[in-house]
Amino acid sequence: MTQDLRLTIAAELERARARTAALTDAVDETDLIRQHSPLMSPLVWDLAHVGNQEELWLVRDVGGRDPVRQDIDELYDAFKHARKDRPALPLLDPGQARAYVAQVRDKALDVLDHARFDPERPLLDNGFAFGMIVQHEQQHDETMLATHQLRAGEPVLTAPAPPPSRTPVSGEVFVAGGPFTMGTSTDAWALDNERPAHVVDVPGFFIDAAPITNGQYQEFIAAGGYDDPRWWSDRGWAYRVKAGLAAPLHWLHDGTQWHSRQFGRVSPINPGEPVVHVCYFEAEAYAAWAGKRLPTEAEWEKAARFDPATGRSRRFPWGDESPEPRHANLGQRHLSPAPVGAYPDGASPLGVHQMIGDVWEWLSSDFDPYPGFAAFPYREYSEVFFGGDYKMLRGGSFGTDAAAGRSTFRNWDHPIRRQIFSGFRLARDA
Ligand code: AVJ
Ligand code: FE
Repeated sequence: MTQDLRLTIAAELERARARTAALTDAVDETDLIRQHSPLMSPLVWDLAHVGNQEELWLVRDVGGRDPVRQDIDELYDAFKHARKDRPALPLLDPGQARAYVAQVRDKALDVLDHARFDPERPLLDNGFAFGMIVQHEQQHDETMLATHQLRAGEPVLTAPAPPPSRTPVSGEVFVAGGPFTMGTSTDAWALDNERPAHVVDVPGFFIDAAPITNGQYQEFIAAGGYDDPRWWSDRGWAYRVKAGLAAPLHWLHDGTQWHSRQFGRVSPINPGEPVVHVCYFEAEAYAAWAGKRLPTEAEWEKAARFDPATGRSRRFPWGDESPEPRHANLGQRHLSPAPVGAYPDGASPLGVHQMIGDVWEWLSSDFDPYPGFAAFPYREYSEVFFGGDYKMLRGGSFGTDAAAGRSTFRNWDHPIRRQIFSGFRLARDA
């Protein structure tokens, strides 16, 4: 068992690193150190930050080894420097950053070789700290993918188109009122904010069987949705005016039709794909225009994982087995969301489609702890964000790896953010 876990961890670390390498080897040195948007770090910062977190947790904490580069901890501490200020820091250059992460990885693998997954040590139980570091790197890989999407210039990333729609999916699903188990106490690599499992009684509601598509969103634009303050909250309207919002980020109108720019390629929008790159305020306005609302986080999770036949909450909509390509559009296998209906094998027991993968879904809930929450292993992962100006996002996107694509995984961001791979679906009271 221990040897299986060691092999699993080594493979997951390797998989994350191959993705990091692909994202950073795709561009030249100038592009690695450049700031592509004030919202994002230079790619070379993400690269060394991933190595620094691995050094802090695996080499120093778990392994009890001497520091590799204690002198750079401060540079790569996300709380010390805002993203917009990072290009001006005396960062490791691309060659130094690559050498640093490789040196840390050698040591981390040596720590792994000697690790005993002692259940008495929470950091080591089931290899938690290793799983946390895998997820950390994969989360930064998604962030780097968003940086690539903001980057100007010739396309450098390629991937096959997502699968076509295989089944018609439309309308709403009714979810009967009653209790379900939210969060988890048993998923070994679940992060602190997903814990503990607890029962939530959710009143009956309707939820869309699929995310809102580009075609549906285009109707909102055509109906003048961006120009009518009736549909917007006060804060949303103020932001809509200040930022001049008129369409999702990366959309362009050529005088005839809407196009979008995806990783440097411009093409007509696909009306069947979930809309992506909208902020919370846009999702909220669309919902008001459509006479509905965004789901709460509990509603979303119940629709994704509750099995009425057994009363259990599944790990994923399709069951407890890890995602396979037929279940969901995860892991940057494709560079866009897949059309609605592309993943019938990934539907939940209640018949809700594409909850996992494609686009992160904005929810009406704020980021708060579950009852019984305990910060682990550090307050800065979740706790310092509770009660802040954040809205929840669930389900992961085409750029989210399966390591962070489970139905208990919680993501959050400021309601104005839309450089992330964010979309939404709607709900209403029963
Ligand atoms: C959970 C995606 C909001 O990117 O800020 C990365 C993840 N935490 N390094 C983020 C994270 C520390 C986090 N999100
Ligand atoms: Fe980080």
